[in-house]
This record gives sequence, C-alpha cells and structure tokens, in this order.
Amino acid sequence: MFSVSRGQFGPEFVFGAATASYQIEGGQTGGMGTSIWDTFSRTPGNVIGGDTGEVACDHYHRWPEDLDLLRDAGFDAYRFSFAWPRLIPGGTGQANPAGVDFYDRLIDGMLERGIKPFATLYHWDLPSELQDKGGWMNRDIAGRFADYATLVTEKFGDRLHATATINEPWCVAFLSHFLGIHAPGYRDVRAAARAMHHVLFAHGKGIEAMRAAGGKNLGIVCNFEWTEPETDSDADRVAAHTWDGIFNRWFLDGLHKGQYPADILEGFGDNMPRGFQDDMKTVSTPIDWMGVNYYTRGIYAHDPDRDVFPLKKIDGSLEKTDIGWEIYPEGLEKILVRIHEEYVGDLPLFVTENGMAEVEGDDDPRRVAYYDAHLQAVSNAQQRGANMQGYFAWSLLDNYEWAEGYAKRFGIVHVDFKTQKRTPKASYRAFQGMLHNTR
Ligand code: IFM
Repeated sequence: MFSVSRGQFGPEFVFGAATASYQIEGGQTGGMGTSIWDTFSRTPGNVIGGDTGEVACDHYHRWPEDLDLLRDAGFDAYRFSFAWPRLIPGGTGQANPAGVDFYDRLIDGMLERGIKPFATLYHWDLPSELQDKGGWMNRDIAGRFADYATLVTEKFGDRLHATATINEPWCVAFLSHFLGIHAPGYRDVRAAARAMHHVLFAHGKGIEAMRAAGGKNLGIVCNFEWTEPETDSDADRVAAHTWDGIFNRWFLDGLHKGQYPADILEGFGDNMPRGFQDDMKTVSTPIDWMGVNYYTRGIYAHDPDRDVFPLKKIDGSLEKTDIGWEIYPEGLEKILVRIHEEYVGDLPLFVTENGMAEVEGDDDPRRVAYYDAHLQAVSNAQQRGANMQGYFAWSLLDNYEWAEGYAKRFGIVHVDFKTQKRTPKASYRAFQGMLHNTR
C-alpha cells in the first residue's frame, strides 16, 4: 500500500505507466525494417547474455492483455512509443500499411478502455538505413525526423492525447556516442558533439512539423539526474557542475533558453557542427509540456587523467536498486522545483518515467516503497509551485533493459519470458489500491 493518495495530486492529475517499442513489442514482421538495436544487440559483447528485442514481451500480439492490465490497475494513461522502422521501414518514404494497422489497433484499444494515449516518436530504435547515412551525427536526420513526425500526426494525431518527440536525448546522444554503452556504440567526442545538437534540432523540427500538421499537446521527454560533488573541493565542484552541464543543463538551456551552456560547448570545442547557433531558435521552439524521467542521483569527482570532461563517477553510499542506482527521492523533488523555478515557470510538467530495477519476483516491497517516496516527492514539488500534471511508472512490464538484456526487471507486472505469462506484482496492486480509492 502507498501512503500517498490519489486525491492529494488534484482531480486532473494523470496517472499512467510507460513502455517503449523495442523493449516490449517483438513482432518483427509485416514488412518492419531493422533498427540500430537489432544489429547492436546481435554484436557480441554489447548486451549482457547476448539478449535481443526480437521477441521481448511479444506485445505485438499480446497488446489487448497488456491494455487490460493498465485499465484494471486504474491508470488514466499509457505512455508508449512508435517504432520508426515499423512505420517507415527504411526511415524515409512511404508508410508501411501493416505498421500503421498495428498502431491503429493499439490506439483504438486504449481509447476503448478509457486510457489516454501518450505517444513518443523516438525511443531509440533508429532505422538502420538512417544509421548508414550517419544517424544522429548527420544533420539531415532532422528533416527525416520531421517527415516521420508529420506522418504520425496525419495517421494518428487526432487520437493522441499528447505526443513527445524524443525520449531521453542525453541517452540518444551522449550515452550512445561518447560513452558507447547504447547503440550505435560510438566512443568519440566529435560524434557526441554532433549528436548532442542534432537530436535537439530534430526535436525542434519535429515539433514544428507536427504543429503544421495539426498536432496538439506536444512536448519532449528528458532524463535528469541530481548531481553532487564528492567533496567540497573546487575541482570536485567543477566536475559535478560539468556533469550537470552534460546531463541536465545542455537540454534545459537548449530547449528553454535557446543556448547551450558555455562550459560544455568549450569541452566539445570545434567538434560542434558548424553554424549550430543558427538552429537554436528551432531547438527552443515553444512546447506545450515537458516530460521528466528521474531514477537516481550522481556523485562526481575531478579526474586529472581525462582530457575532455575530466571527471569520474563516484559510488554513492545510499541503498541501491538491482541495477546499482542509489535510491534518492529527494532528488526528484529538487529537480522538479529547479526546472519550474529556473526554466519553465508554469509549463505543465509530467514525470514520464520513474521506477526501479528489482530482483525477480512478484513480491516487491522495496519497489512499493520506492514509488511511494517518489510520488511524495512529486506532491512536494507540486506544493512548491511546480505545475505537475501527471506521473508515469516505469515500467508496466518487465522488459528488455537495453545493454542489460532481460536480467534487470523494472516492471510492476512480472513477465515470464519463456511462457510470456504476465503476473501483477505487489507494486501493481499498490497502484491499483491508490487509483481505485478516490480519497
Ligand atoms: O528502460 C529505460 C528506458 O528505456 C528509458 N529510461 C530509463 C529506463 C530504465 O533504464
């Protein structure tokens, strides 16, 4: 049971659960194209256990059961993502009819159950043919993304409650092009600098394209981390500030102030795409809401052995989740209040992902406590003036956790990957209890 109550968030507040296409769909059929995650995951050494998303949760076939789970829990909304290669197999050109049919059925299925569709256009499954042309390193991606955004708006926009362009642009750009942990697995400062800009430029072009096509309620979903220095030394403070710049300020400043932080631009140096300044008006094109994904805090120290961005992550001392992330609900309140006070004022904010990896099992009391504490943090931020409009649990189902494969489980519903049987966990019951109780 949660100690928080539905009523304390206000009558309009939206509760939902989130997933992403590659992590749950499987069903690589019906003319679907391949994505960077298909090839990255099949390359030995990239993913624990060599796991791929080929079958995942088989949501492609089992979606009615999954939507029933959302409805029965009492969720108001479902945050899902479109697979670009399912809708446009090569990334450009005509729509794939079987792909359009699938999302037609899925969206209509939500509406029939009284669930609001919150869509994301891009949750990391880039069509392979676009990667062949340089992917996020190539400025042309912005135009291709805008075309895709237009197609989605024309086919589904009238039935979508809200649409986000990109999920977690930091992961798309830095994690995948500087740290090399996610597809396409680059470890290259020039690749990263380009991707860091092009992902936000594509976001802006996507918003413009959707608006022109009549799309409504448009936003972006960023992940944020509360960042602290290991010690009070000047060097550690600079290190933490730099990480805050790479992870948080780059996206907040770019989207809401139309400029990138000077310290991070200095780190990227002349690797930034020439003339990027001319794109900043597009990057900061007004949005209707902002999504905040939050999981943990990060502690950073100076690292003299590194040339570009001389910092390193320090292992924190707080209780950790099964993926090794510290549990720090205070960070969510602080991030939300910071975004409200320093960046967006009254712009509607949603927590679009929050949750924890826990060892396998249906009884997950630590996850119940995690959700309860983070929901309280959202409520506190609301009391402190942030215009909080909703909260989405990550995730509805145990699913494909990217480079961690199927070993790390974030679901409030257990999935037996051999039989595909779904079993609600205690955390699902906790949401159900709160959502059915209108006090
Ligand atoms: O599983 C991911 C999701 O795809 C994006 N946000 C973080 C989650 C947990 O790592």
